[in-house]
Amino acid sequence: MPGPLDPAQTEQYRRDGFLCPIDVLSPAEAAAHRAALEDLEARYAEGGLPRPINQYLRVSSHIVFETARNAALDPRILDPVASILGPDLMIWGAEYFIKEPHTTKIVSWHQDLTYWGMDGSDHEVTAWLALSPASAASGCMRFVPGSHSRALVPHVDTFAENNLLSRGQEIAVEVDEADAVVAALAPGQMSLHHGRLFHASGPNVTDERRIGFVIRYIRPDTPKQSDAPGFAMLAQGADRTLSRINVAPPAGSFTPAALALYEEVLAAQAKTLAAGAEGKVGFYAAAAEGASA
Ligand SMILES: O=C(O)CCC(=O)C(=O)O
Repeated sequence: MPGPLDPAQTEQYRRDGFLCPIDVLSPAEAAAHRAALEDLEARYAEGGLPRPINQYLRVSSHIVFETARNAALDPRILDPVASILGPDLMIWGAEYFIKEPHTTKIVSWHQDLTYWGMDGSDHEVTAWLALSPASAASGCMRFVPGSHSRALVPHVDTFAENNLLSRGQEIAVEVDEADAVVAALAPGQMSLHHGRLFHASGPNVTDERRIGFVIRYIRPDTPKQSDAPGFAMLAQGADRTLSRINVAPPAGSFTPAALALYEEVLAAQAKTLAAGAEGKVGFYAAAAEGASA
């Protein structure tokens, strides 16, 4: 099981902009996380929360769902991330990227940092933890090695129906598929990728769900470019800059306090992530419309 990355792995990440596979959870632990997620989906399938359950899973799940929060605070994930970002780590976001069996949903080529209001710095790492098999057939991520060494490139918002990204955003310059590598992961393994890395994923043509739990870690001193308040949860070390509102992990799942905090975080993130968009920006449009209860 992992601890910090060794120097060769750290160097590989710096060169390629990603690293995988990294063993994190045992298959049984991955299955237990998946079972907790699917229990939640079943429990709230018909409602019962102020917003649809999918909203809470796709944006800031660590604020409301204890299993997500515990996973985002797991030292087996934090140690490798700290090898890249240093000892002070904050969770900026945590979300489930789920592709149902035989879905045509895809993720277009993009760079994560384009709309996050953080500039294009090296202060962010995404950990993508597989809770089911992530293969080429089930639509795992593809990465273009070394593309993180470029600046942020222009993106266009397509708002395409079959795109899992909130704006259907895609890179407006040519990406050569021949340059891409397939980041296959077994349940319990993770990949790490840089926020400027070109990445995408295809449809799921298998009979099983493809489930990724995705955590966005930042350093506390990550620049903040938006005027909207920023929120982040300290995962380890110290937040000496206090450039964002440092939220404590609420105890329990979907408690009144967690649901109230969720609304605050969503409203603030929506201002940043929906900035400049001409259409409705997926899960962030919900913030403008308000909760139903
Ligand atoms: O889960 C996927 O297919 C894509 C996820 C992604 O783009 C990301 O984690 O940055």
